[in-house]
Amino acid sequence: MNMAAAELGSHSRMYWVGHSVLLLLLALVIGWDIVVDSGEPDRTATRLLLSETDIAAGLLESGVSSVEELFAAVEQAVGEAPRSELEGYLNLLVQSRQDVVSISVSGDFVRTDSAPVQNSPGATVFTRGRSAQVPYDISIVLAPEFWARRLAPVIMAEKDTRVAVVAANGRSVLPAGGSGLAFSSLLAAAARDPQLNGKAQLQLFFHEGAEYNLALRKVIAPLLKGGPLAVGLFSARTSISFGHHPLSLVLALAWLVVAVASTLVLAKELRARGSVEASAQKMRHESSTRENFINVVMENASVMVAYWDMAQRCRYANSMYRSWFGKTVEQITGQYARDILGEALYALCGPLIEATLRGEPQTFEQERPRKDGSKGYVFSRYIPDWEEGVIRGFFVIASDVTELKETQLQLEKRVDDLYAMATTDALTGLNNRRNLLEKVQFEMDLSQRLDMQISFMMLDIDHFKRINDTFGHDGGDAVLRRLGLLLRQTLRTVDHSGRLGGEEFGVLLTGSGPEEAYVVAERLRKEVMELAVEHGGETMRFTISIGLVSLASATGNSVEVMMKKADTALYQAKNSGRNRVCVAEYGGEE
Ligand code: GH3
Ligand code: MG
Ligand code: MG
Repeated sequence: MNMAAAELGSHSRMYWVGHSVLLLLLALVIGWDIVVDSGEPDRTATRLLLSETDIAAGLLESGVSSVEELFAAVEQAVGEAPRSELEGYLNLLVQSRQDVVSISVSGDFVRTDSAPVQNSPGATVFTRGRSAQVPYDISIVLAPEFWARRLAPVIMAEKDTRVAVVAANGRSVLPAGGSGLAFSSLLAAAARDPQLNGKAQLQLFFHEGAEYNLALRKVIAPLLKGGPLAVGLFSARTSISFGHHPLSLVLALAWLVVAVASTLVLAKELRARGSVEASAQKMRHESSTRENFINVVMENASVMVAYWDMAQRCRYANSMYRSWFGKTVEQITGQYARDILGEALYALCGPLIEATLRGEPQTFEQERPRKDGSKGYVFSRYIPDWEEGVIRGFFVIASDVTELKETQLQLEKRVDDLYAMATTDALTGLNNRRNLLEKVQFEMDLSQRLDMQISFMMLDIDHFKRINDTFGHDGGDAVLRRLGLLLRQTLRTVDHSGRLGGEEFGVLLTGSGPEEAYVVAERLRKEVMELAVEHGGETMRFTISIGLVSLASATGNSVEVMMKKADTALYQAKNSGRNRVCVAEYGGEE
């Protein structure tokens, strides 16, 4: 593309340079011609002019002789024909000769005409005066065009020649051809010319110093006595006038100035064009460098990048994106999202795409199958492509976060495990002491706000030391586990149980007053009595003592105080024979 542009540029440059050179050459040739020709009238043109003048003179003479013949014919007819026939004969003569308007014979007056006389009679009437030979006056009125018709075709054939035919009074009779006014002034000059001397003459004029060097050919035709007709023509030949035209040099210089100026402007234009071309090339280079940069970055980036148009057809997908779907550039470019994602995935992504194309960017994490069937996680952003307020499509920037996700899931599990470890007693699966006390604290706060009662029991296995001693530590553990199971099974989900330490347990009964709590405690005690724990082929039985405390909501007691009260009640239960429930004093602080 760059090559073609450069070629185009050099073509037009060559064209303009050629144009300038031609313009300058032409100006030089014209200038040279002017210098060489200055002061030299064109000889060829002058010769041509003179020869035309001769032709014109010849024609005039033949015209004059034809008029003479006419007069002779009329004289003869007047002399010979009877008067009665004369008019008919003359009438025939008028009709047969187009240039004759009328013929009249005075004496025994005869007059004939074929058309009204157009011009003033004085200008056009040819009169043969009385002479010795002719006893009549004969007037032959010739049409004013008589001479013009003879001369004009010859002279008009010459391109730059103007013809003027004027009557003796100076009036033009050939309006199409010329300028009567200008000619009349020339006639006046001719009349003053001593050479002419009022005779039939042919004169060539060079008007020195005039705007045009006019070649004047003039015929004044007093060919007949009192001759009424003058025929003249003049020529303005450019070929003659060039040599003397004072403006020609100025025009040629102006041409030269224009040629030089045009060349300078052109040179400047070419320089400017060259710099524009250079900067365009620089821009092209920069843009291709940038394109290349982006391409390298995109193809090697560890994120998936794609661009989809409004019709949800893929316009770009980088290598990560393609490899996720296992497609080549050709296989993915121009394809619809529905086909690339597959129905199941498109069902999830379609609404997000539509929202993006409405101008709402999307950020989401998604579990996705890969082409090879393995499962992965992607973190995706759909970004609308705004252009002048209109959305053209959207960008997808997505990361494969599978490893991150798996680590996250492992960590979450670990956190869950740690939480369980931190809050659960490993042996019994009950809340550990700290967790139980936290829950007790929470429930106490809640019961105060809601004005509810709560009760707390402290349980201790009786003579647990003996169980350990008799069945071993494992036996003791089995008993502890069984009691934990019993607590989990028997108590309501709203209640909380936990191992306070050793063979000592705590149970919080939410919303229970002393009576209800006592019933629960008694039921527990009895169920424990019923338990038979199998261990190492032997059956272990045991009992528990319970210290019970119930609090009214408004008392504002702390966990410590409540625990202490329960402990005291438990102590009483142990002291009073074990396997029993003792109730601490109800209510307020001690
Ligand atoms: P009393 O009826 O007065 O409660 O007598 P007792 O023997 O149950 O009480 P004592 O506090 O003297 O003994 C508790 C014993 O519990 C001591 C300890 O070795 C044992 N013990 C504490 N924790 C565990 C445990 O996790 N597993 C087992 N097997 N024994 C434990
Ligand atoms: Mg004990
Ligand atoms: Mg104990």
